[in-house]
Amino acid sequence: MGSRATREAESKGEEVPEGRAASHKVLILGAGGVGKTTLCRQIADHHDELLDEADGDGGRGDGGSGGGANDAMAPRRASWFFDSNAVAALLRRNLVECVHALLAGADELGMPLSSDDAGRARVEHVRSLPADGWRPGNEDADVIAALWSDPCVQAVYARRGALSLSTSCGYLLDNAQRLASPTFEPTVEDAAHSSRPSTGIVERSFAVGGAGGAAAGSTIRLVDVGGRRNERKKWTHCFEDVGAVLYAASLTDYDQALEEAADVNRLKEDLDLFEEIAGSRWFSDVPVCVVLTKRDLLGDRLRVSPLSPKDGGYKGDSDAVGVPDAVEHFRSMFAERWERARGGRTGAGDHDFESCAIDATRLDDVRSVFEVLRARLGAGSAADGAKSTA
Ligand SMILES: Nc1nc2c(ncn2[C@@H]2O[C@H](COP(=O)(O)OP(=O)(O)O)[C@@H](O)[C@H]2O)c(=O)[nH]1
Ligand SMILES: [Mg+2]
Repeated sequence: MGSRATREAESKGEEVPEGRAASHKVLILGAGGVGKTTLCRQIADHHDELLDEADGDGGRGDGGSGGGANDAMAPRRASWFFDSNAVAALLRRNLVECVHALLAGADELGMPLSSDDAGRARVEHVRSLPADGWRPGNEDADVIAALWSDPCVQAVYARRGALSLSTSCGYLLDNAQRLASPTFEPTVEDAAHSSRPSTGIVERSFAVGGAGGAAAGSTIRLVDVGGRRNERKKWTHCFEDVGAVLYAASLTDYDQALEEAADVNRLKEDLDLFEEIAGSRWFSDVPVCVVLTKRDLLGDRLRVSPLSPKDGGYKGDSDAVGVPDAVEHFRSMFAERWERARGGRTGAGDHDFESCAIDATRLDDVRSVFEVLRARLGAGSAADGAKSTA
């Protein structure tokens, strides 16, 4: 991968001093389950592709996720990027966990899961499947698929707004037969739908050559943290020398309760935490970009749980809130908090409010975040280089 910045500098007859190579630390912060690890994995595992495409098309620079022919993401084997067997095992575990969560959800809502003996037998069958170390046989896959298409189960799933089901529940169940096949090879998209609650701090480093003007040899160190309340105590350990913060929040959080505190609304938690981060002295001179995730699920969620004036002062026509209006509504809520935390300040350290709404499971959408990152890190590359190589 060539360094565009190096080539540009060389073509202008400039020398590229070795000392300018910078290590940019990027923190991905946000509450639990919003998509931080997914975003981190997507950027770190695919930075070569993201970089090549950004450089290859003359630098799109529009930050948009686009919709052109190049954006279509064909299913690809994930085995080039990580251990396929481990991802397959994790996805199967997630699948069984989702099925069990659906059964528990039906109990919680007092809804039936079957209307006949065959249905009852299916429920008993899946109840006995172990999440840990499940080795699916063909029968298991057929039973899960039949259970999933049962109208009783679909009725429970339709009430998912009232349950805490995994975000990827629908995807995993739609793909149950493929996941359970003995020859299953996870695709990149599959891998993005796997999940494991994060604990501790995980750092991934990769070279970004000519990131928006930074010198060759620059690296990005992506730092992913656990987002649950008890995990946040560890966050301050990684607050030093930060080049940029990506703050992730989910567009589907508005009607959900926090897992660790059932009386707290997730969106409120996302907003309060964001205001805290935006106003923190650690980040007073650091660009912060809000990444609104799960855009792909928002339309479906709005049908299940329409946005109403009670949702944080929504003032639009509550009968007809589409995805773009809803995204704009949530975006403005974060912008308001940004203003509250940073408003009124002037000086070189100030940054405008910046946000993007994405489906973090799709590389095409992740590209827009990557480009914002490159632009932001590149904007102060000379100074950053001097600072972070010290
Ligand atoms: N459909 C969809 N699922 C997502 C998106 N972002 C994350 N997820 C899923 O949400 C779940 C939690 O994501 P994860 O990255 O583990 O959240 P974290 O706790 O913030 O690290 C996983 O099942 C992901 O596959 C998204 O933009 N769209
Ligand atoms: Mg995580």
